[in-house]
Amino acid sequence: MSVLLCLTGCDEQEWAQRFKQHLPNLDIYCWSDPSVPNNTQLLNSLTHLVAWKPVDECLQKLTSLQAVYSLGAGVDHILNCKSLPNVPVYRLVDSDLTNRMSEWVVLQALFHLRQMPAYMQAQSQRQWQPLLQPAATDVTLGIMGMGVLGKAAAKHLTALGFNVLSWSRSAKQIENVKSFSTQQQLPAFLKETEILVNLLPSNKHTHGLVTMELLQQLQSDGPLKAAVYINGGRGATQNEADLYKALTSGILKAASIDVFENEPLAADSPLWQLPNCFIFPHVAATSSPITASKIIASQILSVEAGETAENLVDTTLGY
Ligand code: NDP
Ligand code: OXD
Repeated sequence: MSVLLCLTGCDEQEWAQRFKQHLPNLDIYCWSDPSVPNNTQLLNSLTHLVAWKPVDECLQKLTSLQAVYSLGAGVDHILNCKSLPNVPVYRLVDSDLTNRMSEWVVLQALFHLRQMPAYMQAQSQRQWQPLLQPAATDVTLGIMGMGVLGKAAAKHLTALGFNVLSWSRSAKQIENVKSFSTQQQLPAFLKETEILVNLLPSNKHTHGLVTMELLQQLQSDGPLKAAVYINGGRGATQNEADLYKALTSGILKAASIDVFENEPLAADSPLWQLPNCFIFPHVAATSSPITASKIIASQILSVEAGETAENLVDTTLGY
């Protein structure tokens, strides 16, 4: 019984050290170790794969795989792999990651509420220009995706006074949060929302959901004078060309975007040069090797014990 790490863009050696601490009785291998990809005998014996954007060749070669564990909360990077075998996929739920996402969402919500783009612009022109300041209690913020991350962010945002709405597949009962669900209730959710926070996973139902048609339905005459869009979920859920049109036509006052359909965002993307578009390189909530390795190791031990580990993904729903 042994574990392979295939973690594109991550320091596999650092993660391997962490996993060795929590799984002293299992052998840990790294796909980036040059002796691994061509060692057919070894690859045929590996049973657990910890993955971040795994390379297809790796999935093709693992003939005895029992389960795949995502290094992150999202699993689109695994489910979209052409050679993924029919084995259970587990995702990461980690309070450290959840807190980081709440920090990022609150930071962006306050950045736009407190009109930071306008003050940055004023400072660049040496202008002393006080603006009328709406209170958080006057502003309605709608969160799309009310899972682990959406719920945690909602708690912080309601504590700050925002009126918080949520939209998800199933209806929710959360204190101080008005819940909307299903496609039928999406227009009513959008109509009340002035700051839209996207924390949706990427799946076949959410792909390309955020279009011009959707953004046009947001509240346009609220205290902020035009809608704001914040995306910390997945880039594939938004149409980037429509986002550009919305940001240049006044449909959106501003946006903060951490995720893009193709990452890194191409150097020639027109979004880079928009003064009202604040771009982050997929850093809203990075998994910590310290906390995440412990959680994933315990998932692996559950599977080793013949049990179903926590946070099994529903591969038909795609999250
Ligand atoms: P969860 O699985 O806990 O929550 C997903 C939410 O999305 C649920 O509320 C679910 O509805 C809703 N949802 C899924 N499909 C649909 C749909 N078709 N229509 C409406 N609602 C839908 O995920 P997390 O909260 O843990 O994470 C959310 C996403 O955030 C991840 O999948 C990942 O892509 C992204 N992420 C981004 C990070 C970053 O650094 N930018 C870091 C970590 C995660 P229901 O409640 O009814 O099931
Ligand atoms: C995740 C991410 O899914 O970092 O955890 O995007």
